[in-house]
Amino acid sequence: MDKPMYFIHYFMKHHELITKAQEVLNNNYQEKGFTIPCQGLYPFQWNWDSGFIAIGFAHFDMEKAKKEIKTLIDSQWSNGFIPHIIFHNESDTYFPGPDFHRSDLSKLSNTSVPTTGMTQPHILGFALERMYKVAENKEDVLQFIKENIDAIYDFSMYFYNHRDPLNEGLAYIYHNWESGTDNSPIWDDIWSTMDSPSLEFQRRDTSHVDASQRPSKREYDHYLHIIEIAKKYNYEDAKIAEFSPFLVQDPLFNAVLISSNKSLIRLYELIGGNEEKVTQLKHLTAKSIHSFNTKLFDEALGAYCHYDLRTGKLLRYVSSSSFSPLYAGIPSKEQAEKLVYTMMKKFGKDDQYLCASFDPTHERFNPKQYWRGPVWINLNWLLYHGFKNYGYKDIAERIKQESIEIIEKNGFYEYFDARKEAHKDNTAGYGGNNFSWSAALLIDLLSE
Ligand code: 2M8
Repeated sequence: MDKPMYFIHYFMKHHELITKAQEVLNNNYQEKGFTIPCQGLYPFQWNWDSGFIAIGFAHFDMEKAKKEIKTLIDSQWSNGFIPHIIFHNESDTYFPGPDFHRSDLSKLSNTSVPTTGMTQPHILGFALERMYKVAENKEDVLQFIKENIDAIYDFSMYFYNHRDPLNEGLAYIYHNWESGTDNSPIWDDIWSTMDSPSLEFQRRDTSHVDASQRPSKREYDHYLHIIEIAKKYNYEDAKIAEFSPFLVQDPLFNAVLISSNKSLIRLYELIGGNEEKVTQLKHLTAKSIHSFNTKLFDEALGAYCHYDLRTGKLLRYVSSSSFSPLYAGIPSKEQAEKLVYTMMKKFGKDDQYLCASFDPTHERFNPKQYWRGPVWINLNWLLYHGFKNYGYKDIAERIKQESIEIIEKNGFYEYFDARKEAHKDNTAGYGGNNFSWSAALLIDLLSE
């Protein structure tokens, strides 16, 4: 094909893909002004999904993008906490639902809508900034930002005030569902220290997707047991920090918090005023970055790791989360070089798509099972920007092109096999189909 023909073909192909992605988002959008991650499997509003979804909508329907953010922050608790799932509606296709989570046990919870008592990675700061960046009507979005930025600032402050017992500028998570990387092999070490009771419950996820790709019954025992402990203390942070068997400083979770803080600083500076908040954000962000680099970087592995506050040790595994600090501008140049080396050596072979969610050279890697190996588009999006911002243009471009390719081949799945050979028949997309953040972030990637 000659060059002009090639570009026309490329444009047409992507035009179709964008139209399909928009359809996915519109079909998952709900009357109450939020978007479900996908039909059946995830019938409510999820915290970090909403941030990514708003970025996608911002390209073609800013009103929906704004509503997405607004319905999420309207669920905020009185201490600034924004929960992980917002149960705007009833549904019997998901377990555990509002009756299990019982947010009403906390005196700080939002009385207008039931939620969970845990949170998820704080991506709202940079989602808001991205919305502004892609907006055609900047004034309109700036007005929205002015009205809502303080709620997002309070969410950042929640972590420093209530999730940082050692006063290091690093927030802990008390549940694997807070990490977003639910059944990562990293947590296996923690499960082996726990003696959770074997509970009786009716899972719903395994009736929507292949059970072998989802967490096991034993893993769910642990997940539910930690929630029971938190409920026993009415979701009081100080008690959770004392008694939860799961207490981890997660590099992805802290990287996006730092990145959201940086976005808030830039947005406040754009709005003007708010000097105290800007000073506070700058101070805390600098402190976070310092602790992050001294505590979470493992020189021998050449990667950032999770820190287990219960044992006082690093959980020495490499996952896609290990590279996410690039997105937040955390690593020094030397650390970034080491990350590139580790990533290309373990994750970047020619027969693999970037970026597997867990170390493909490790015995715990599983290419089909949820967060134990498959490629996820939201992590790829963070890594694409991270590598690009550090000047690693080729790696960034590879991540972007491979993200587009696996969606083109398989559809808008929740996660994808990292092994290229598994994509021969275009059946290497797993989990939920017509998955919102895969669609939303594809739209954003193609706009670059
Ligand atoms: C997955 O997590 C939920 C629990 O939060 C589940 O498996 O039931 C994760 O991939 C999480 O990161 C994501 O936000 C959620 C909805 O897409 O699904």
